[in-house]
Amino acid sequence: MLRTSSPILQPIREKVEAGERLSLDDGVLLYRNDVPLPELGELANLVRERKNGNFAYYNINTHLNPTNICVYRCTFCAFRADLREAKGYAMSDEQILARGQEAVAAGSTEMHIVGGLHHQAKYDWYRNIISLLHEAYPALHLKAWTPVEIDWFARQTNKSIRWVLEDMMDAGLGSLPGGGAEIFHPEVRNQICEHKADSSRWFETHRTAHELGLRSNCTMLYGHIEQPYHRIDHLIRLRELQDETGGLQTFIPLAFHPENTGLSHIAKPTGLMDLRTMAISRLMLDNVPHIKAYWIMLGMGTAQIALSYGADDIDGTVRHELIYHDAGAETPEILSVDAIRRLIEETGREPVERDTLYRRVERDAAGWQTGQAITVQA
Ligand code: V47
Repeated sequence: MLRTSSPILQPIREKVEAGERLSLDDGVLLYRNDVPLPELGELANLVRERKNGNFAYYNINTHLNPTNICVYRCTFCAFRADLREAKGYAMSDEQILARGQEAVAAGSTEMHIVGGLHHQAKYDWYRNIISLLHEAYPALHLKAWTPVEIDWFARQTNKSIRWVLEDMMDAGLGSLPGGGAEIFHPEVRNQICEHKADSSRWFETHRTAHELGLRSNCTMLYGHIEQPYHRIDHLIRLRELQDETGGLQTFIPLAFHPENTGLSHIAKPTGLMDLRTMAISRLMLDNVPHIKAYWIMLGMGTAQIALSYGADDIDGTVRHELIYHDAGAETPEILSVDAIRRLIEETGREPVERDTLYRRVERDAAGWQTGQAITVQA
């Protein structure tokens, strides 16, 4: 039982305490400014601790964005480049292998791979990135490609999403990251990324991945032109997929960074909006085990507070992040393991190093091994 009580929250508090599911109307109400944020946080924290106790997870990971050249022009993206633009790049095999070597030397268990849809690169160029890295560094988990890329590969090869996923799994794909989700509702999606894979392709990709035994993450890009209704609709669509497949591991709310984008006139969401969205996500997504406070995007202070507003994961040490830094993120480009553990310990939580699939990572002088799955409530 919680100590505080505000009349506007009372019916929702009763549902959360009884473990009942929140409705679309409940979710929209939680975005009202007169719903006190500390109380909302307290409710989200109740669910967070039911599911994950006092643990706060992190991993040691490295990013690889093989190219920023992209056929699409999403209005929120500062990372993309045109084919002949000076800032455009596409990495060579040697550069990709060097990134793998750097990742392994730094103790990374995961490489997060996403990038642009290069006008001239064929499907085999993308497949080769996975097979090169997997053959050279088989212990490195390759979390790669959003449904936007998978959809592009399917169209390039004239094959199905299932075929592309199976072929990528043969090459060494380990799981799917959560990107490309933005806002599913067409009223918003058609304005910010009209041409790329729509919500039905996004869901078909994740559903098929789960059927094939892959796990995946999911995200929501908030703080641009969308309204609370669109956010809650987005969360409910994800919750319905999870009811069907159970394959989603982590939800990551992504705060819009406007600098150098086509929406640069929009102000970045405030810290209070970040915390409210974190808490509401935890409450609406009652069937997703983890909520991630991506420190690169939130800043370290907000990420720390978010660990008491529903989040149980802080992402990783992260090397070579470009998407947020191109859009004005002022966070460092990397955190040491000591720094990330300190950030967590300061909040009173227990830091747990996990691999991509939420198994404990055990380290000794010889290297690292995957330990037991971390038990969480379903
Ligand atoms: O899909 C792009 C977003 C996503 C901007 O799976 C922007 O563990 C804010 O999905 N401002 C890619 N957001 C990042 C992503 C992610 C990040 C961390 C962990 C995981 C995971 C996945 O970044 C894109 C888009 O929604 N994005 N530009 C911007 N200017």
